[in-house]
Amino acid sequence: MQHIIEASNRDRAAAHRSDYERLGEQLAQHKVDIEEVVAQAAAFEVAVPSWGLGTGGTRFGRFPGRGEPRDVYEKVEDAAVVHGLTTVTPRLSLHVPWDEPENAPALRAHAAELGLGFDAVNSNTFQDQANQALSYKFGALGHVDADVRRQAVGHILHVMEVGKALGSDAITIWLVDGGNYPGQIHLRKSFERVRDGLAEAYADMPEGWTMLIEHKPFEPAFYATVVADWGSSLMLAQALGERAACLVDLGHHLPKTNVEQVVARLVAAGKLGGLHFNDSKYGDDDLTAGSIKPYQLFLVFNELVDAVRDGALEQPPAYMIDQSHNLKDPIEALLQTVNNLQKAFVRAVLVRRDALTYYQQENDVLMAEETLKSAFEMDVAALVAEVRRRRGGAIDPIAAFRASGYRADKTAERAAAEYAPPQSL
Ligand code: RM4
Ligand code: MN
Ligand code: MN
Repeated sequence: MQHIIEASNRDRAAAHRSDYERLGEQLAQHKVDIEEVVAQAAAFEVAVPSWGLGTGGTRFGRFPGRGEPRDVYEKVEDAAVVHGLTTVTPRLSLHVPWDEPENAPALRAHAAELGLGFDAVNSNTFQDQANQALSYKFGALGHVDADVRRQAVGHILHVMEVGKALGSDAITIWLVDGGNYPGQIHLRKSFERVRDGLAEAYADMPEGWTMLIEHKPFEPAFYATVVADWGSSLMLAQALGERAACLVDLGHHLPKTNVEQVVARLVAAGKLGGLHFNDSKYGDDDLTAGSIKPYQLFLVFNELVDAVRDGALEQPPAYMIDQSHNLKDPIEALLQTVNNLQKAFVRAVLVRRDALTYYQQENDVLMAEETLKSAFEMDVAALVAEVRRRRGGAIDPIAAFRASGYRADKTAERAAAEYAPPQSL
């Protein structure tokens, strides 16, 4: 891939340089040094989800793409391509058991060879797995039966073991416990059971790890989800202790929710641990981040950049992509996503915070809004491309990926009948 990137960058070098210089001049007029922004932008990294590398689907069907990865080893290979082109996705977030490796140390070594590590691991108590003794049909950690609850805690502990062997240092827990009809679950007691189950898992969490609790208002529970909102998530994180925090998935909010304000509240509570990036029009649509509501994405980053700058956040939360690529080539979708995320982040860095504070103090509503809007409307594509170029990535990752013929090569290779997964390493 490296020589393709170099060739692709050579073709674009002149046009890119003039775009970058023009942007530099524009920023200089506002007394902003483009080099400083490049340095800040280079700090942005985001994890890729193992499930985002294959073609996703809906409950009505799935239309597999060509040359999809057949197992987690091939997912790692594809993730390395995304990282090679973008230079800012050095970690993979693994779903267990969807992508559970038979031999975690071998997978870790395989990933390390390709320059990748592992981000938060994700547990799954929302499906019954083959050979599972008890069913999660009526819940897992919140189930009325203590044996089911014990099995669910056992699964979470197992996922942590896998993560430990992979070198992860966090677990993301999304629970589907809930009910479809009034009366089905005891609203208060089901929450207490979930809290107690999480506390058991938390007590055995490896040293230095963080437990990220992800809320979602509905689906698959259609009447009452136990961890439905950021309030429930915060109560859990506070009950568990210092190493538990909330994870905000941008798709897990009721329509019209002010998501950036949710982010601000969790920062204020000292409990914002992570973000799942995606975009949506109606529900948990898992579309490309920035494709539907780019202004919201920018406003979320605005809160995060602001919180890091004034010390409300000691460090940025864990950034992860959580998308389902049903129609786009998953690698291309990820390249597009990362670029959208970086642009939103850089625009947030460009917000003139002193001016914003001044206009807020003066109750100058219009100018305060304009201060945000003008940063949002900046064309920062060349800056983000320059970050990539300097780190050895592609000025135009999608063009370089298409020029590489990677998908066509993999389509041939992965269609081969005889396949020995490298698990036996
Ligand atoms: C859920 C949630 C989780 C993700 C699964 C696949 O809606 O967003 O984070 O792991 O989907
Ligand atoms: Mn999520
Ligand atoms: Mn989701």
